[in-house]
Amino acid sequence: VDLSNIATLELWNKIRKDCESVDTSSIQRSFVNHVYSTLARTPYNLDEFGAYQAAAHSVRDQLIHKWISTQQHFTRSNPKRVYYLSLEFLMGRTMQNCVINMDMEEAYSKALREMGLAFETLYDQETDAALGNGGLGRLAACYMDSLATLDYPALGYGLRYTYGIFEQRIRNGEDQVEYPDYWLRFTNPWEVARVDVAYPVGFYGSVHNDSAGRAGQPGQPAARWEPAEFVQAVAYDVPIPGYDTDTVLNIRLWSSKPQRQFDLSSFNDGEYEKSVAEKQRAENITSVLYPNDNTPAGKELRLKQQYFFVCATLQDILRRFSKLNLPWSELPNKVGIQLNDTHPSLGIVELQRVLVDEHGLEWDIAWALVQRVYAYTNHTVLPEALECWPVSLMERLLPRHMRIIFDINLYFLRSVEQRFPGDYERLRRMSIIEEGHQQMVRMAYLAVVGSHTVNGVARIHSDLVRSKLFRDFAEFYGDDKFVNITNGITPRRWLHVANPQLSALITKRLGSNRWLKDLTELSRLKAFADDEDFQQEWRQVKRTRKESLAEYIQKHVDTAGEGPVNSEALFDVQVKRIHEYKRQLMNILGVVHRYLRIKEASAEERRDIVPRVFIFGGKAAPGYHTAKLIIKLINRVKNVINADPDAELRKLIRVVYIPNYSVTLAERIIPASDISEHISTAGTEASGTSNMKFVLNGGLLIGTRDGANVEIAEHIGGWDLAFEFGAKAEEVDDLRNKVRYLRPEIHPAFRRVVEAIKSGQFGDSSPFVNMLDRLVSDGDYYLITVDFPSYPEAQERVDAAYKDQKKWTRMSIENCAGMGFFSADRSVQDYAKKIWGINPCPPPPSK
Ligand code: NBG
Repeated sequence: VDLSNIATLELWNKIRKDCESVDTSSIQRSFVNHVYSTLARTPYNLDEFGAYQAAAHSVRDQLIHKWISTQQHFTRSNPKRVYYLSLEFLMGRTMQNCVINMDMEEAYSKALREMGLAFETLYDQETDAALGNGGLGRLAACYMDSLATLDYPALGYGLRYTYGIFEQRIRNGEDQVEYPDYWLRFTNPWEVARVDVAYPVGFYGSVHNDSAGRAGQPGQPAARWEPAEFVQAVAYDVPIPGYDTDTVLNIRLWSSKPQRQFDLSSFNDGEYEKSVAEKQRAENITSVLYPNDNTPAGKELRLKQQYFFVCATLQDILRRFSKLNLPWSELPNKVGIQLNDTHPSLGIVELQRVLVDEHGLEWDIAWALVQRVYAYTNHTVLPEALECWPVSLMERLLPRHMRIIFDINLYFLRSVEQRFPGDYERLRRMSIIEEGHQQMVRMAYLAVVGSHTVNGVARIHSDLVRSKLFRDFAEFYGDDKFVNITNGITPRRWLHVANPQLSALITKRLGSNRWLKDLTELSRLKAFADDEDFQQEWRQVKRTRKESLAEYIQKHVDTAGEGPVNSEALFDVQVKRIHEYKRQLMNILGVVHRYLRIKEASAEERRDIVPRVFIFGGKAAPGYHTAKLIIKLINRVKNVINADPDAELRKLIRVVYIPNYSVTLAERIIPASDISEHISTAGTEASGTSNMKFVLNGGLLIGTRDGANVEIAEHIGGWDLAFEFGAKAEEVDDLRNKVRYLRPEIHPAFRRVVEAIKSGQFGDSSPFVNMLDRLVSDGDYYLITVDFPSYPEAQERVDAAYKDQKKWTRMSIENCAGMGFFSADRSVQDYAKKIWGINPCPPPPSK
């Protein structure tokens, strides 16, 4: 564009200003324009989905203007930036969050109302962007919201999977079946394809010593890697608006495409089909999200995804750095990279490779830079969840990287040996390469060695990371390398958007909505915990939300004619990925226990029982047999209890399995919960984040002293305000040994439950026999038999508390009031200060 003429430039600026206007008539013009020219439709054939699409495009236009301004501002101010690398971003829906963050909800609502449309009803037309499995992916999404809200110069990087987390359906009323989630079917208005931003990524091939012998350590010359296969990484940008700020950040998602267009020679050689197949192989790399939570997939394609991701991302980051024309020594002053778990930890090796092989830096100099750039977040201490890759696979797919890993390991072990001469046992324990019948690369150790800081995600978890998981490393590097950053959640989505009724009530009572940007403001609610009027309004909100969930269940969940759930009953919720360590099994055994007790109770005794609805939801990894079995058992128990011939009993206990748990369903379920279950074996749940969401919405917790439960209890004012039970983390090792070798007496209540299932009371028990027998022999690794007696007892305390509604409401208000600490805003500020060394870069005040 020829902008040399000042008048031309002014014209551009004036028109752009017009485009950014959000008055009623501008919104209407933009909406109509999208109806006609983007969708080629008219008001005569516009259905709700079409209206959503047009509205989404109109909102997107606004978003993109602010986003461009933010990116220009960052480029001009040139601060140190942080790059958040995550193989998962569990975003959920965008439109409502977007208009709320940009304060345009009312404007859109009014503009569309005049045109005969209810804007708020269009939200339901949007499909979730579900590029994640569970807490880890949702955490990344919450952090992006907070980083934008606080104006941090940050950028998220991820993969644009064609298929997100599978859709779960329940077959025959009991079994999970998986359906592909083709979320891009009708195009995605919330992304911008950047065909101009594309990088080559190589795989396989061979390594040649660099004949010039330049760079590298003596004896460790740089090398040339000649990949045998190339694909292209193309960028898709997803703008992330902050709340109450003009800052709009970016998540850059890579999509894999074939490298070149068809070459005609293979066509002429009659190898057309082969050539098409090859192109398809390229697109395969980002076609599907691996549906594993807390379990590595171990597939070659997964390793390809990981390398594809870091290779493209680093090219992009280094291109931005190189535009600054600074020496390499400045890299850590401009670039911080956060590894969300070990999934992107090949980035460490890739950066070392690029610096040494492509830019000729000496090994030690390059390595010092690498270590100052990277930081690593650990999200689990479960041994089976730690990623390891076979050396043989790594060698084939990434021959040069494998050599670099060996070298990193060699220098690392030499330095360990210097500190602990002759301690070969220690070297074996700390080696990045695990020796065994098959050599493996321990990705977590690679991440620790290549990072300046390692953090856990809740205090108890970080203590275990330092004192057990990476004990040798803490001894070697010093404790300071290992820090805690307790997870957080964004109060915008998880209270304001998900629960507008409670949000309005809180704002009314506090006299302002400042709490949305400073969640510690909630502590002022404590003063009203006993206020009669406030209590009533508080209960009314919960009732409304329970009724709305009951309605959803009636409409969308197959209840086999069981009739509506009683929204007066206590709603008891456990929604999360199905995993043995999360102990949904213990929950359902507790439900059976309660059922058996109610069955034998007299009419008199029954009058005293608090009616409960047990709500379950969550996906099992398709290959995780035991988790699928647990889903089956939950549904079996549900089907029998809900069909019990005793109508009086059915009023007291009801079980619901809500299929296809998702971010959007969470927004419905969480505000409706009275009590939620966070009952993992102590020391196994790194943090948990839904626990924070439930409490923020005035639900109480029943839980173990695990993960963030511990800190939540502290912040709300102690375990008197939640329901605690079970073994403590310090006791777990000992208890495991006892269970395994000494087989302590099994509690009769537990025996009775197991016998009831085995007797066929819930249908053919043969699928469950093994799983149940293991619990009472030597296979109770997650200590269900040990914690079981205290679990129903804790549930009795829940019932007792619920009977006193005044007391319950006071607890509920006090719980919410204590949640200030768990804002993701606090978490990202902690990261910024303790790990990244970055500052906010707020946009200049708009004229
Ligand atoms: C999960 C933990 C959760 C934690 C989230 C986010 C993995 C590997 N870990 O407890 O199980 O809340 O990470 O930190 O998915």
